[in-house]
Amino acid sequence: MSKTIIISNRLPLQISLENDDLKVSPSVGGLATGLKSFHRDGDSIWIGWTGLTEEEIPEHLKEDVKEKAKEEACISVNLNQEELDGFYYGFSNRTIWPLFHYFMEFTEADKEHWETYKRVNQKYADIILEHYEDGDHIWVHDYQLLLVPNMIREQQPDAIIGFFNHIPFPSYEVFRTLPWREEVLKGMLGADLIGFHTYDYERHFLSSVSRILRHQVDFNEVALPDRIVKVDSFPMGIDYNKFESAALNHFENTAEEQSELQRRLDHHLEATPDAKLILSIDRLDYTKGIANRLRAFEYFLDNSPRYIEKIRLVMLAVPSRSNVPQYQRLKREIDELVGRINGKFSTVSWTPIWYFYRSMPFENLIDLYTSCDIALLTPIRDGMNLVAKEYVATRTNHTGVLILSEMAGAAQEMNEALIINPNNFDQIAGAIEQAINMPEEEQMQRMKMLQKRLKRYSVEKWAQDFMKTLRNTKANRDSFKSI
Ligand code: GDG
Repeated sequence: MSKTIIISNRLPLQISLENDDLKVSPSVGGLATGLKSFHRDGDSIWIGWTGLTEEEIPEHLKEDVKEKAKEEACISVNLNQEELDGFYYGFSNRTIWPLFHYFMEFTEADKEHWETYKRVNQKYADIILEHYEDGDHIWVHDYQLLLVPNMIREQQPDAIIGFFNHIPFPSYEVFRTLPWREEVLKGMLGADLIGFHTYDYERHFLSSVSRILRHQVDFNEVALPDRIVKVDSFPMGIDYNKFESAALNHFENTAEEQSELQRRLDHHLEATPDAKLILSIDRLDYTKGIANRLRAFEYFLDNSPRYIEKIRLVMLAVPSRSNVPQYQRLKREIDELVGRINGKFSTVSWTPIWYFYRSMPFENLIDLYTSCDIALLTPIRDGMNLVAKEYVATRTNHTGVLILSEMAGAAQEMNEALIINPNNFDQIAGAIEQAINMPEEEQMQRMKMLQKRLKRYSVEKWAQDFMKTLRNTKANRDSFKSI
């Protein structure tokens, strides 16, 4: 029986070392949270890195790492520190990530990083090929593995290969600045089906293919000499039921079952019943617009001092890529901004920002989603933004307001949110004021529409749609050959 082989840089589980023992925890991040349920419910294996470098794993635990991964139908890819530095911290996160998010000033073009990126992509491809059997479906994920589809195609010309890009694809004018633009496009075109979150990313990709490689593009198909590659948009959903039922269970908790965080949130609500909580959750990343959000919040308080002691920003920033200099600088900037704003506006009984720099367990995430009246998500660029969708899914009483940047892919399907331009502080301040004062009836109307749509297009549906299109693409290829 054929299986699906999922490949991503990281596995959905993370293995760490604690007192000479291995600890397994779930990975944080959009791709892992999104695809986990598809992997759990289907006949698939998942290939990726565990989070521990070869140097970090003691010799006597090497086999155990493999075993731990295997228990979850995962196969671990071994990466050493040098590979990780060049491939992940280097080319992936200092070249592709900033370029694809339009941060050209952060984009490096380091030939050594590129060489390591190629080498590590080949390593992933080789492991896939080891586990590949005729009829399997291969689904490659994200910007760290752009070359893998063609590396597989070279060895297995008949393989059925899908590729999904979780981040934006930039416009041709930006993409063309990459020194290795041809190789990257050729790598991706090894797939039969290439998926993006939005139609815009799809168009940008096709325009780069036609202008850089001069391939013929008909609507959403690229004609290669020997096959057709289909390109389409599949806006990723969330595991809606999981978030909805977690929120419903959360409300059933007895006082003893509540978390310390929830007790603190409740205490805040009891002490100031007419005050509002505004939530922001992201990985600490310059694309997420966290510094801008803080400045816009300060601007709001400066211009609307009547809301002092009436609102609070609860901000969770999850540590991410802290080896990359831009992320270290951003961390300092955010620390300073939070300190400055809290110093400027705090009163004896109130601080405007509660700032958490850590990763929280899922239950605490639900505490935050269900307790906050407003979610303020202002990325400068974001492929999709699953946090926006998760917030909506947990609002089981249908209240709450989502303020969302138009630069997030999610904005294209979430019209009922208050959509803002993350660089326009007047607009953000206006949206905060509108959200604070929005009548409950209007909140519920908007929330119900959003929920209906998200429920219908869950992550399971998204994965099924992608796989179905991939199977059809393959069937078309076979009939194309037999003509
Ligand atoms: C990339 C793209 C695209 C966050 N903090 C904690 C935690 N999370 C979970 C959230 C959510 C996920 O991480 C974040 O997903 P996003 O989509 O918001 O962002 P990225 O990580 O940048 O994801 C993005 C996504 O891929 C999917 O294609 O939407 O545009 O950049 O699921 O719940 N989970 C836990 N603790 C935390 O502290 N447990």
